[in-house]
Amino acid sequence: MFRTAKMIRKLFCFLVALILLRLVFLAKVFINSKDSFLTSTAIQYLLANGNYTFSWRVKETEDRKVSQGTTHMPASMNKTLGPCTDPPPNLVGPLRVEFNLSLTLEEVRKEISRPLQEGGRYKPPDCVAIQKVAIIIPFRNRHEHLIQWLYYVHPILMRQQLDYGVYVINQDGDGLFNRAKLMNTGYVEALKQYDYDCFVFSDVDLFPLDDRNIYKCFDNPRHLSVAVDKFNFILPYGTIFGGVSSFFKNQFLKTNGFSNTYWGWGGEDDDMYKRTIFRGMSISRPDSQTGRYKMIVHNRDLHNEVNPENAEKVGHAETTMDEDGINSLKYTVKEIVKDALYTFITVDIQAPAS
Ligand code: UDH
Ligand code: MN
Repeated sequence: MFRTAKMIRKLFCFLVALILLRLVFLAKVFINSKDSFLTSTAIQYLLANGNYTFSWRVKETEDRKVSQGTTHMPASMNKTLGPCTDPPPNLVGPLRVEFNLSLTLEEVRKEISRPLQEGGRYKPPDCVAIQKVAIIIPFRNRHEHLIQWLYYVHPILMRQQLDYGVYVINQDGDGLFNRAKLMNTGYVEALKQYDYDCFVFSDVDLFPLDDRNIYKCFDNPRHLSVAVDKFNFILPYGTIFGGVSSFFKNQFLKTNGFSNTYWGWGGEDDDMYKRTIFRGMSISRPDSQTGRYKMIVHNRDLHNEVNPENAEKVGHAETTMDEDGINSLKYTVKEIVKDALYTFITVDIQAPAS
């Protein structure tokens, strides 16, 4: 009798253990099926939203379930940044610029490129920049100047807390050089890359000697290089507009950009001065301390000789500006290379032989 009761108890315990094991198994299956539900909705979300990385998407989907539809960004993008202060807090004022012409591009990349995104793009990490600025450099065969420019000017632009990109517009071939047409081309190409609202046009051989000279746009088109060492730190004439200038997008469109027809050296900046005035704007400038610049000493380049026809053309700026500019610009892009420090765009601008 006793033995039978003991056996029944053992059998009962065995059955209970079996049932418990089964329950544990079922619970696991249930939890796993919930996980795979999350994963499959995450994959659908992934397919519908091509821009995020997979791990972010999975997390976002989970977050959305618990937070009932509020949009959650990944933690790294979630912090809301305040606007950058104006003026920027880390400017140092007057700068010493001593060229080290033995510097290589590789050395500059190593030293400067860490905070940059590919193509020479930068955004301040801890605030929202006041302007999105495309820096446009008209270029041909001045690599040794470009290395210096990247080395000195990138750190200044970073301290100025701009959301910026550097676009080097390289004229293809050895026809007559056309600085203004390259700058128009840079305007159009930079806008294809990012929604810039301000455009700074800079010669490759000009170096600001004061970082309070902010590479941004103002109420009127701005002439930034007002006191260049080559001209004994004074304006050589009152209406000069060459070197470094800046335009908001709408200011640039008001002038129809630059003329495309100034081949060889001279006149294109004076033409732009006239366009600016004819469209009811004036030229803004920094004071002569803030606007100090150093130019690398250089000779006139081949295929960019002074063109005497250019001076005469300036006299017709008012009558030609509506048909000659951004609205008549024709060029073909031969190549776009995104270096760590800049975007290099080689263009055929249909230059006449020199
Ligand atoms: N540029 C090039 N390659 C060229 C020509 C011009 O990259 O072959 C670009 C470059 O950005 C340069 C800018 O166009 O800084 C303006 O050209 P520039 O530097 O020749 O103009 P600048 O006003 O002319 O400096 C001064 C000529 C110096 C001759 C002095 C003779 N006494
Ligand atoms: Mn020069």
